[in-house]
Parts: sequence; C-alpha cells; structure tokens
Amino acid sequence: MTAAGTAGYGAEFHPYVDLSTIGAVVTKSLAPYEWPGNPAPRLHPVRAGMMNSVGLQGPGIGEWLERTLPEIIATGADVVCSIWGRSIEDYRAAAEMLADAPDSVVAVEVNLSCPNLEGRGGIFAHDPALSAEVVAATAACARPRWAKLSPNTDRIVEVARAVTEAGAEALTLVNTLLGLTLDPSTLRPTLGNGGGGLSGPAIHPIAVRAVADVRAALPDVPIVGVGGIADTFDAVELMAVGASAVQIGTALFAEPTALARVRDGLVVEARRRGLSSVSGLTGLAVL
Ligand code: RRO
Repeated sequence: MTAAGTAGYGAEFHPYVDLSTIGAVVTKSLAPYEWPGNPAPRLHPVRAGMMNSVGLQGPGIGEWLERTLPEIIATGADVVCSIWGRSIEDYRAAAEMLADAPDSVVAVEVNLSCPNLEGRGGIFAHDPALSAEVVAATAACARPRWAKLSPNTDRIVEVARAVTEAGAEALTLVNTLLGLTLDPSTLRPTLGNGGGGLSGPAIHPIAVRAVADVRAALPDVPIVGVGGIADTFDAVELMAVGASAVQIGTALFAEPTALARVRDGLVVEARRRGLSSVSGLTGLAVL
C-alpha cells in the first residue's frame, strides 16, 4: 500500500504503477472540513529520510468523496481513507461522512498520531484512554478501522491494546518521529512550522521494534507495517516481526515505482523461502 500522506488523495501514482495491482491506496488524512495546513516549507530532505510539517492540509471528506475518490475508483484500486480530527467529535463526523462511501473504500485508517497537530495539547496516540474514545467514536464509518499509532511513546503496546478493545480491527505501525532541523546559514528551522515528523530509512528499526513489541503482546491483531521501507528486505523485516501488510511512503518521493519493485520483490522472496504466498512471511522472525 501507499503510506498515508505520501501519495496524495487521488490517482496521481497511477502513471507509475497500476494502482489496482497494489494492496490499496491510502489517502492523506482527511478531516470532515477543509484545512489549510502549515506554512511552507513543508518538506525537507535529511540524511536517511525526510522531515515534514504538512499540517494536515486537505480538501475535507465531502469534497474528496465527490471530486477525487471517483478517479481512484476508475483505476480499480482499493482505497483506505485516512481520517483525522482535532476532537473526538471531528473524528465522529469524519466517520459518519464515510458511512455511505462506495465499497471501494475498504477500510478507514484512524490517524491518531500526527506530529504536526497544533494546539490540542499532544498526540492522541500517547494516551490509551483518549485513543480508545476516538476509535469508539468512529464506528459509523461501517467498515474496518485501522488505528495508526505513534512511535513517540513507550506506551505503544498499551495504546494498541486500548484501541483494539475499542473496535480497531487492525493497527498501522508507525507514524513519523518528532524532529527538528536547522538551516545552516540562518540557524532557523528548515520547516515553516518549526519542528516536524521524521520519516524514511532512519526510522525503519524503530518501526520494526514497534511491530515486534505489539505483535508479542497482541498476536491476534493484524498489523500494517510502515516506516522507512526502501528495499524488499525492509518489507520482509516488518512482515517477519508480525506485519500482515506493509505501506511505503518516503521512498516514493524519489522513486514512485518502489511500490511495484517491493511488491514484486516480496513475491520473489516468498518463493525463495518455499512459501506459497507473501502472507507466509508474516511472523517468520526468530525472536
Ligand atoms: O500532515 C502532516 O503534517 C502529517 C500527518 Br497528518 C501525519 O500523520 N504524519 C506526518 O508526519 N505529517
């Protein structure tokens, strides 16, 4: 799958990879309303990754359903709609707006872990009870909900347990890490909003650890692994520690076709290990 936030809201990657041949297109997170996002610059490349502070810019779910979703559906892709809000009521409204979405919207990813959400006193996914309340409020979307969690906490297992008890069918692990970079001449932050979220190969071992820890505690909950996948083995690693599927994000900025390269690499890797399907890679790690 594409990772939320790295492939837009529509079918813009279709010229590079037939989107009907990947797991799903995961949208950038959408709120029940239009949101302007943060001041530029919003992206900044760093060693082994990227910093971002996009600030949740988006057209709102209503506009997306009407104008952009049809172009993804036309490609034959499955769609996972990522949602965000500043309050529990926002998440509830977002879920209600998706209740009658076409069947191509196969799941809703409840983004509890944006690092660039100003003015609400922290990341939802650092608080197990609050995260559970958000997930419970999103049942109206009437399709499987995946909770996207934060690596910026040592409570990820607790949060994972709380959100699955509240109705999340799967967990997407992990979002970006809080970071800050400076411009070498001005010594001001490189991003328009100050700090941001770090993604890319730098965070890959952190994602692998998060998936392994959550899988050990909750072996029956499906996990979608995401964090710094650039090559096939990165995806194999996330699956081996317990992910049932993976998402690719930062690598797409330099190489949109990485989606197909890693997908095909997983098939080869499964065969090489004598497995009849890629899903056989899940849980193979010897820990
Ligand atoms: O929009 C963003 O700034 C953003 C989001 Br919603 C997120 O979940 N993770 C991230 O690194 N950036």
